[in-house]
Amino acid sequence: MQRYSGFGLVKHALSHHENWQRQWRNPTPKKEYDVIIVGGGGHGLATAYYLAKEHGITNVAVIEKGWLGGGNTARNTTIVRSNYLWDEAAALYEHSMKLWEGLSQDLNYNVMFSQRGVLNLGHTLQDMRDIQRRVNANRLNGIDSQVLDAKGVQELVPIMDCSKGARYPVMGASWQPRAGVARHDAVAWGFARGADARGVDILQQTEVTGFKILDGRIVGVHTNRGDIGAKTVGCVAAGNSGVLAKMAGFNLPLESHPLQALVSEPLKPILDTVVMSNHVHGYISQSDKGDLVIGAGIDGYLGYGQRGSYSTVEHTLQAIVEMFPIFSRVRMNRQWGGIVDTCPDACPILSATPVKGLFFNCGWGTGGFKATPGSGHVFAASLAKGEMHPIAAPFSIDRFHTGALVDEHGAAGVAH
Ligand code: FAD
Ligand code: PYC
Repeated sequence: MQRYSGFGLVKHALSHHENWQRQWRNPTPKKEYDVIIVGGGGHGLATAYYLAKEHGITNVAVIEKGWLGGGNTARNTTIVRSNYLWDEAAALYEHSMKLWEGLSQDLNYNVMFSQRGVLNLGHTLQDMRDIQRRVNANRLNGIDSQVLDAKGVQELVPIMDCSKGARYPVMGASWQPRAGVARHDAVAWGFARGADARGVDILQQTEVTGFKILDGRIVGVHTNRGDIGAKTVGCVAAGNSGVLAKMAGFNLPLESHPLQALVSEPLKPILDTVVMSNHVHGYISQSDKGDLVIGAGIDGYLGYGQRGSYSTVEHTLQAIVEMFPIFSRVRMNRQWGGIVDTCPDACPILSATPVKGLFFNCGWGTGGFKATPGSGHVFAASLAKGEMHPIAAPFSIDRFHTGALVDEHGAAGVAH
């Protein structure tokens, strides 16, 4: 892998971006792989990276119908935190948080992980009771988490309206100092480059159109570039997971919804933490470029279009302006949507399936970016061993039969 010196960076900055090396190859698909990963988002690429790095399994292809990160990975608002209520979810997201903390070094690629802290606001007595309960649970699990009162919130974010006159006055918040943001496309590129360097084939513009199943066992996939054999297949296709499960002959309890985000014109640095409010339904941070990065809830209807409705944008911006009147005249630059795969208990599915050798990693809904390294890490271990890693095991599809749901609706940053 190439490392650039300071001189190298200056040279490339002045070179009109000519003669840059490719970060990964563009190989011709082999006839067969040991493992195929369907989906070249962050989770799929991380899975391939850890398969190669930690398990020495390098005869691997990542099959992506579009371009790397073109799904939810490079459409999300990059919030990373691990303050989930239940032990099972806390273990999964905190495992991820620990990997985030060393990720740029591990990948030798700057994913711009910035631990600027995340506030989850409370606006009612019940919000504050829920916050207290979740913070207690976090602390019992060794996760940094604090309850702040309104004064504490105002000290952290002086530009927010914390007055009693607000429609839903801020009563306090949970505060996770180690939480923050990361650069989403760099995460996809860093994992892709690391996987490719270890021999993984990354096949873009290649769509999986069906599965080859023999005597109840996976033996390969059909694609628009021909059939490819595989001993193990991991589907990591977010909003398209339900469609893939159907192709394999079973159903998953998922709904695919649009989720939107928008960014403003760039401003001078003014907001140095992440503020989320489920109650007034909006969240905001400021990117390193200066744009305000804003989002809210899912659009209520089901759909596979990577765009959302105007009414959701309007509602979101009302909430933001209510919390931050100072932003009322800021202009919005861009708006887009992704397709999020929501599960009934607001937790992911990391699971074997009725087809031997076929595994699914999906159902991350509105909150899977933060889990990217952790999800890839435990999913790779599960594919390598043929059985689910202990951190992944509680997220099996069996829970929808046994009733052992892990209800994280309260901790989901965005209601769904
Ligand atoms: P994706 O990145 O969607 O990758 C799946 C890939 O599979 C896609 O590239 C797709 O093209 C490919 N694929 C699908 N079908 C096929 C096929 N048949 N053949 C080949 N390839 C296929 N999470 C957070 O933690 N924090 C946030 O702040 C946050 N904000 C969000 C804001 C928005 C607007 C959105 C949309 C999501 C947000 N999320 C957030 C959720 C997060 O983005 C996702 O949970 C996460 O990125 C999922 O990653 P993934 O790799 O599983 O999926
Ligand atoms: O899960 O923290 C989250 C989140 C924030 C914005 C979208 N999801």
